[in-house]
Amino acid sequence: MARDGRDQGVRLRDLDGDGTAELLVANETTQAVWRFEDGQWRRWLPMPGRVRFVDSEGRDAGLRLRDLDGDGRDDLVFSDATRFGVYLWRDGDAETASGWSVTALEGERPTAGQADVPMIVRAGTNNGAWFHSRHLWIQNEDTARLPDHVDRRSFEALLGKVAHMPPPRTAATIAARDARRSSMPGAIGCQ
Ligand SMILES: [Ca+2]
Ligand SMILES: [Ca+2]
Repeated sequence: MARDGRDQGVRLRDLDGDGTAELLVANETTQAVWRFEDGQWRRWLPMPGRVRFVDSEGRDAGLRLRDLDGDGRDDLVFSDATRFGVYLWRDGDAETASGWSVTALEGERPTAGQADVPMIVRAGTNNGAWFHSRHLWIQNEDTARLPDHVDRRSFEALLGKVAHMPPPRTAATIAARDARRSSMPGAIGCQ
């Protein structure tokens, strides 16, 4: 995951909810997902939009994994000083997985007032970005003049043209939804 103390842009995450983590690599040279099958790692999916966890120096490049549309699967939010993209996961099985096949928002700066994703990183460091209450929040010296001194985008805004399209319901997404409900405090069967 790190070499000589430098982050290589490798992450482990269970993307399809089968209980086994996949291996995500997103750096200057490689953007892809590997899946552990039959005792070995096999290349499974590409990652869209030239997204990166780290830049060539191993610094934060502005990629975040968040479930924006509530289907229980992590979507990609990427944003740096020059470009941005929001890509939604769509389920499948090991053979037909489509990965982050839906582009909700994508562009380059300047955006001339069009929908964008605020800069998550600037020059390799976090630009004061965090997620909370279904919003992306940005707070730094540039946002001091804004109301409440923060910039923000709702998940609906980040979902762009697909904001009002519910994700397709598959057996996997229904199971994920039921699992989320049963783990919520106060759910039936929970103490
Ligand atoms: Ca998995
Ligand atoms: Ca999702």
